[in-house]
Amino acid sequence: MSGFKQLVFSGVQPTGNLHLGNYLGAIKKFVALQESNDCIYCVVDLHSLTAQLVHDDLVAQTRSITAAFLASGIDPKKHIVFNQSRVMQHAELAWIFNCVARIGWMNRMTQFKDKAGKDRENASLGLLAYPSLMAADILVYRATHVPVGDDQKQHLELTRDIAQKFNNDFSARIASLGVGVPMQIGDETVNGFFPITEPVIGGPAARIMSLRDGSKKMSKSDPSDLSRINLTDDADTISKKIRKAKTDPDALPGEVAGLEGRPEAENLVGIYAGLADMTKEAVLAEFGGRQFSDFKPALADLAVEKLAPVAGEMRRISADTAYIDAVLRDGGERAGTKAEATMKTVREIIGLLDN
Ligand code: AQP
Repeated sequence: MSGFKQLVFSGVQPTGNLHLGNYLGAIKKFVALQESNDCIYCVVDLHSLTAQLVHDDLVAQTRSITAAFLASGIDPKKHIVFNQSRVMQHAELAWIFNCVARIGWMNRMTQFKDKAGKDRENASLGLLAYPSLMAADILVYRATHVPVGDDQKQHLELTRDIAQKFNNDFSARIASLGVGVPMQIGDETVNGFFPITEPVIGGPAARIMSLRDGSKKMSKSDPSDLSRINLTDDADTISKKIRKAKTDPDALPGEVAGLEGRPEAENLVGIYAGLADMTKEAVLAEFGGRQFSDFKPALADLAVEKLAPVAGEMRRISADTAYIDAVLRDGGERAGTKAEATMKTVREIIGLLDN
């Protein structure tokens, strides 16, 4: 039971070309969820500074992610599409969450460990605090559901921990101001100001792996372009990348259990399932016993069929930067009004004078 109004929030960093992992793991879910929810989708430009402060093309990439949202079918009139830096309340709440969260929580984040590498002392403080800003992005709207890929699961758990600690630390103030909302925590019904957000993760494409190495996730920052399918790739490039994708010499198994220990095969089956809205079981029922020389062309045809319209629409929308900027401006204004309403109460709960 939760007294919070259902609201979906998610974000994508403008750190490079969007790939099939971003599309199947996140954006396709954004589109599906907008049918029956209020949704806020954000290009998280402040997050992109954590790994690289100076970007020559941050503006272009912010517009390009926005174009991908719109080309995929997100409706910016019914829902909200904007870039994070326009709504300064995200950064304000992130600061408060920096004081709620513990350094030990941040140090345990696997994405921080991966991205900081061996030279942790030299990573930006922003990279360490990244999950705190992500919690603020979500909770400044008191969003209840967050569609993401599997790699963001740990950050969402931290968002829940931050919300819970804030609700506990300020429980007396929340009660005396009468701003708590009832929600179920275990067997108890408690009043909290921030919801305990539900991740929306799952399906066959929650973690798409590199086409060159089935143990690494498909990523914008992989130096090999052959490792990923970009949303902007043309049909020939998509087919070539799938043809060259690493596989093993065996035929596809008839059942999912047979994919055990075959990460590259499992990945290609997952991609097919994600693109076709099928389960992996159904894909194997169709292709079990067939060689990759049969399966790869079928996968390439499907990928081209599904991605070409998005790429075409992205090109069309990208040419109209005035339209993209107007969408972001309008979305930023609407998001800002909602975020400020939350922050007014947060300041009151904490005791920050803003009259
Ligand atoms: N390989 C993936 N499979 C499924 N989902 C994925 N996502 C990312 N990679 C995969 C999901 O896409 C959304 C946007 O991700 P992001 O750009 O905000 O950050 P990221 O997770 O760090 O993505 P990348 O592509 O790997 O970027 P770089 O290389 O810059 O780190 C998120 O919901 C994410 O889960």
